[in-house]
Amino acid sequence: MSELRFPDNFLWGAATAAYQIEGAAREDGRGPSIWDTFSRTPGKVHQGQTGDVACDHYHRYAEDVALMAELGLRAYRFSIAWPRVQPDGTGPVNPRGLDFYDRLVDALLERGIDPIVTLYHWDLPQTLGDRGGWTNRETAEHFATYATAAYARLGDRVDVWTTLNEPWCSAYLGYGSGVHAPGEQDAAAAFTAVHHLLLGHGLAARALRAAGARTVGITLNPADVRPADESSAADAAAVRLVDGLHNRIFLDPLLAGGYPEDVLEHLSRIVEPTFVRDGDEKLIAAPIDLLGINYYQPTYVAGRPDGGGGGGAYPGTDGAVEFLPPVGPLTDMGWMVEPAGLTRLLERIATDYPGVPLLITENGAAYPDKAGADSPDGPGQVADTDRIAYLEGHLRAAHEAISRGVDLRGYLVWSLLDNFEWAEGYRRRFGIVHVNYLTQRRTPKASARWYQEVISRNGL
Ligand code: IFM
Repeated sequence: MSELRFPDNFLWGAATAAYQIEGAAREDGRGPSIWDTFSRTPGKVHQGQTGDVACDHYHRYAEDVALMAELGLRAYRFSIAWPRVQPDGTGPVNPRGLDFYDRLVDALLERGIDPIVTLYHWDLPQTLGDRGGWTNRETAEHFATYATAAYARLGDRVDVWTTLNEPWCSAYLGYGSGVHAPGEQDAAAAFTAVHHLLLGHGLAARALRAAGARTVGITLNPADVRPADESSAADAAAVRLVDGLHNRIFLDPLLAGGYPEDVLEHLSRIVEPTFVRDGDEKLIAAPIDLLGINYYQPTYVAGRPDGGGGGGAYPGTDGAVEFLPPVGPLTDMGWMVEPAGLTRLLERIATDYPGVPLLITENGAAYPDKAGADSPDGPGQVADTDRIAYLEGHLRAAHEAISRGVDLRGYLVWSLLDNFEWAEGYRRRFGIVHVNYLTQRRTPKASARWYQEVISRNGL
């Protein structure tokens, strides 16, 4: 295949999230989060695993930053645990919690790695969860207060601030299907949470700007929704419905001034949207500087009156939509591999919502890698050629989008380390660096060395 070069200053990096890697769940004043509670609830997470220790990154961050530097990363996206900063979600700031991020940011800057902060990657303080979590409007207000506290401590050294990671998951998986914390199964609650998450983004973005933040954004996991049959009108209608519930319900208020009429009409059949108050949409639509895109696989749908729909994750699609099973070869998550979906998605967003620079804030794949003595590739070796193929395909797809005019600023691989994959626990390995959870030994996989080479050549 031909050689591809990325634009100068293309930001190469990796991403993680607090609950998935930090561990130290009870240290230095951290309060409990809804994921501590959820992971302790029998049957919710594979083998009852929790983030109590995870990758012990809280204590091993210096080693991890050294590894990032060795790989040549220019940027590192991490999330701040709200329960470390405000153990109860409101009230006094816990300086010891912020001390950790202070040390992490300094270590990154010393190595010339740009920190990219995510303020919320799903670990809501339990106290706020007890008061209704994201179904309670007050949570959005508290989120802005927490964002202000984090910025006050780190804003002198962190340029890029993103508010939420994948509010689709927080709302629909947390309150609709219940496979994520807090584990509710209530369509009305899911739609209410969508709005309060967006409101939280708007309030936090406004607060960050007022405090002087230069680059403010949000990360979504928009879906590349495709029809089973390109020529079917029923399938096109199914695409429109699913696209509305997954994509436009977030993208339109953020980037086009307000909720789409068809989506409001759909959700009104489930809940009266009285939670949308005067002024909310204007606040949510305030300009952002960056839109983070997380992409893993496309979504294929067909319009069918007997379709089972997407369950709680797509409220109101039963009896209208069939979600097609993914076509192999699949990753260890059971996800399909279709890099062209990334090109389509980036182009679509750039066309429909022009003017916002895009950053791939997550892309990667889980495969059942083994390291150490039981490695089939030899002691200490992880020859993850399937992951390299996945990453290479998606980088080519990202490059294609750039060549078609998309303003794509960078690529952050998910993930730096194997980590706690939410309801799947530790059995799904997304890292380019293998983690032995017994010894906490880190072993760069072949994909890490391959990525190092890509970064040094600024291409492939
Ligand atoms: O691990 C998650 C991450 O927390 C959010 N985006 C998708 C990843 C893989 O499932």
